[in-house]
Amino acid sequence: MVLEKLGRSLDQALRKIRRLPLVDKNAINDLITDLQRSLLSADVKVELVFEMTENIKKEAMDTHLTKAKRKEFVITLVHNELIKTLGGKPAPIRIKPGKSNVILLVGIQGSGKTTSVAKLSRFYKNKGYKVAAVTTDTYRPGAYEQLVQLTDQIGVKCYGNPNEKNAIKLAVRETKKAINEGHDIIIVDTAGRHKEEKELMKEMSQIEQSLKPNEVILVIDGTLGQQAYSQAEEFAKTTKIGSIIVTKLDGTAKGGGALSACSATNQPIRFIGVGEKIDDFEEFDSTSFVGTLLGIPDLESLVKRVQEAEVEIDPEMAKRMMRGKFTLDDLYYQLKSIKKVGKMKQILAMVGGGNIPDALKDDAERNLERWEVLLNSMTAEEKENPKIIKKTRKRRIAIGSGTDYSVINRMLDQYNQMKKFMKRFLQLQKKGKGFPGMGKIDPSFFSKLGKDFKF
Ligand SMILES: Nc1nc2c(ncn2[C@@H]2O[C@H](COP(=O)(O)OP(=O)(O)OP(=O)(O)O)[C@@H](O)[C@H]2O)c(=O)[nH]1
Ligand SMILES: [Mg+2]
Repeated sequence: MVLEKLGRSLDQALRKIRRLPLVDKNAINDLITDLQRSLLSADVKVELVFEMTENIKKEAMDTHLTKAKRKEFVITLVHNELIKTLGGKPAPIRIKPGKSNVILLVGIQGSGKTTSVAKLSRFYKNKGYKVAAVTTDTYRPGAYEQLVQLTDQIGVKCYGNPNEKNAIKLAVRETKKAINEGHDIIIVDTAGRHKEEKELMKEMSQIEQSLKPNEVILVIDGTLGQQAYSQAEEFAKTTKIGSIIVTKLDGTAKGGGALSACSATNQPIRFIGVGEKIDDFEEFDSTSFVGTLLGIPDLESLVKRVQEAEVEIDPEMAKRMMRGKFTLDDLYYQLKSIKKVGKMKQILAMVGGGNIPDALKDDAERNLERWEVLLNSMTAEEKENPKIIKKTRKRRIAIGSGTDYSVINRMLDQYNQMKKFMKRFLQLQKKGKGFPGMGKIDPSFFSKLGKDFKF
């Protein structure tokens, strides 16, 4: 397994949590320490480690869930935080069938470009494309022979000319030849360069401009750890980097640093190199990668279980609400369920700063108790149509419930705010905006609302 050491220590930390009868404050603190130790020893940047673990800790401490769910919830938090750090799955490179598609590999000396050209050729060949490799490396002695020898093993034709010294001419001529001979995908190798070598960086940029590739992939050596960040940044200044291949993740303890650093540049990691052999190559998918790291084979169902426990909105209630028939009872039950979820901060972040209904702020729990008493003193008509609650009714309710007018006014006020807020919340959910740990409302919820239901 890639990042074996990190995987082992993360797995151990989670095992500890799983074995406990209940997850309390101490258990969470212990987990945080374990996580920090594991991530730091995988060379993940200190600041990032603290940010990640602080997020996990806060969520874990602030969220009210049953003890049974808490354990799964904490594991899901760790999982989601790691995925967030490694970035999402990139969209595949757009290959246009029947056209010439060019992929250009660039990177520092010895990062693994030539090996990756062969690996990538095999990857696309196995998908049924007619693939060719082109070498434009006029610097490294034996560069042409190296690629020929690699591509021979997989039955891919290699184009190049060891006698041509102009890399740009070479790139254009050989790529053209490969296209004319009917190849769908041409994968172009370049000479290794140092980020300070201005001439070579310029040459790389000229090759890019002449070939107009579908994508430029930066090849980065995983043993660099967090230094990968500045390298990726430097290359991005000269060339439009579309994605990254992180190599040599086998047998380096620093892979966590390299992967998180690359992801921090906002260039997606597309593949990882996990050995010297041509088939030691994997498409990078942060979700399954993290699943393997944490030793949880069926992460998806775990995540789903926790998410299902979180947001419970009764479709009938939502329907009434959206038709302006949101009742005070609805408000009460909705607040109760949201409070149970304990995800207020994320919901608030989603609807964005300013107009947060008071009902959702910290005194919500106490409010709910008071409101329960109030609701018991109201008629069904009043709960369904709070507008009719004027002076006389207020007086009756106040006396009946033994509460102050101001509490009634406050509840009505918050009812109006919540009506607007819930509408916005559902609209966002409809657009599929969920968050890690909280998840989205199950899409089937919206289909239950029926066709006439408009957002
Ligand atoms: N263990 C391991 N070794 C790798 C991996 N990828 C490449 N290598 C090795 O790294 C060394 C350099 O690889 P190359 O593909 O020649 O690197 P390059 O970027 O083309 O090098 P230059 O052309 O000199 O800039 C070789 O010994 C490869 O076998 C990998 O994923 N894992
Ligand atoms: Mg090379």
